[in-house]
Amino acid sequence: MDIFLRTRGDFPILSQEIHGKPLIYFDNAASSQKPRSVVDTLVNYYETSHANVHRGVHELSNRATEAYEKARARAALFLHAERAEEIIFTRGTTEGINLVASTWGAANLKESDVVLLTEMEHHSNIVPWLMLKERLGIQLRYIPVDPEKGTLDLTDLGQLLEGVKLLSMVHVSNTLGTINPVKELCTAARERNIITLVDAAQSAGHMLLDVQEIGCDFLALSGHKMCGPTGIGVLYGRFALLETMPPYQGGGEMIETVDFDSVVYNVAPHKFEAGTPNIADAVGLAAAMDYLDDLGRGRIYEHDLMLAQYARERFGALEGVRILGPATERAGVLSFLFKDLHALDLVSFADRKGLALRAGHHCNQPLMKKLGTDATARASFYFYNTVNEVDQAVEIIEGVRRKLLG
Ligand code: 7TS
Repeated sequence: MDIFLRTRGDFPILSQEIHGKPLIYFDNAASSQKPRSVVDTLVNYYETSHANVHRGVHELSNRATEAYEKARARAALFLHAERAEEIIFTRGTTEGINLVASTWGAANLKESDVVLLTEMEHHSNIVPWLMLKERLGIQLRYIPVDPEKGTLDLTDLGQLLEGVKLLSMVHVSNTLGTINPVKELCTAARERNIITLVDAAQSAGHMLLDVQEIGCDFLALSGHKMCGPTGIGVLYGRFALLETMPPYQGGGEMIETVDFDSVVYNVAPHKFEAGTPNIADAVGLAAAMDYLDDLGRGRIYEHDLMLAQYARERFGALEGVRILGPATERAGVLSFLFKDLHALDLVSFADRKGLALRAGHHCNQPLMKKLGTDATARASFYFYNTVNEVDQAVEIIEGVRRKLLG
């Protein structure tokens, strides 16, 4: 039996019926499901080891601190960071990017400085920079997307990089499934002393990531998209850079000493983690990383790719369909559209048949404009999805199309 089919037993949520039909869960780009080992880890943590971290001198506090700091070391290993101190726990990718904007950005950017993004960014990698634009008068520049190919147009990269202070870019597009050449882009940026941030929300749980090989200064990910709990994520930051940055929020944990009119901040990463952290979910995220590495991230990627290519072929054969994104070198995210059939209608009717797709702008409104639409239907796969599910999804989609368009 296919190893990935075997993993289904680890996800009880997948074996239920929705509206009386077997669930086909193709909404993994929004959030993945959680294996039992992650849920068990959370329960076990709360039942045996919970107390507040650091400062404690009693046994439970020591256990919680050890589990939390072990999770940090696990995340460093997962990303091949040089040291655990380069790992900051956040709420997710959104908070990671906001942290960089409001600490590094606010300290290092001034009026007219240029931040370079791409046209395929999620809103979470546009809005924090627009907010800095409002506050500081910085300029935003975008690497264009070729709307036909669904890839970045790098023809004028040299010119685009001119005078740029920060390049912040998505690794895998959550609408197009495009895998961007982040290593090459970071190399080009580094040659010009440009700081780099990689949004790894869609790649972290789906392929091997090595921050040292990519050569980025920052990388942000969300636990809930990679089998981990909601409300936890990681911001990787190169340690030398973290040391130079002002803190994020003020409060407990992030200080060394406080007086009535002065404060000495803690060292990184603690200076970026004010208040009681999300201990349990950090521990749960470490369990998710173990689970993914037991499966093998290289194999997960191969499986995603196989399903995406198969789905691209099968969906592509349907009448009046437009498939977005590249044909090859892609991830397991597939956006599609039908002439005269709105994505929201298609996805609502598909839901009645147990098929969970997503419809909308996927927090990519500027990209949608570029693609000439306001919404797409999107299927996004993970290792527990099967070819058989893709076949069933094609039947469901074709049924809805016939019903609504005749
Ligand atoms: N960046 C990318 C590329 C994303 O796909 C998402 C979430 C985020 C950032 C934000 O992640 P968060 O965990 O902080 O919310 N993407 C989606 C999606 O495609 N559908 O729902 C959420």
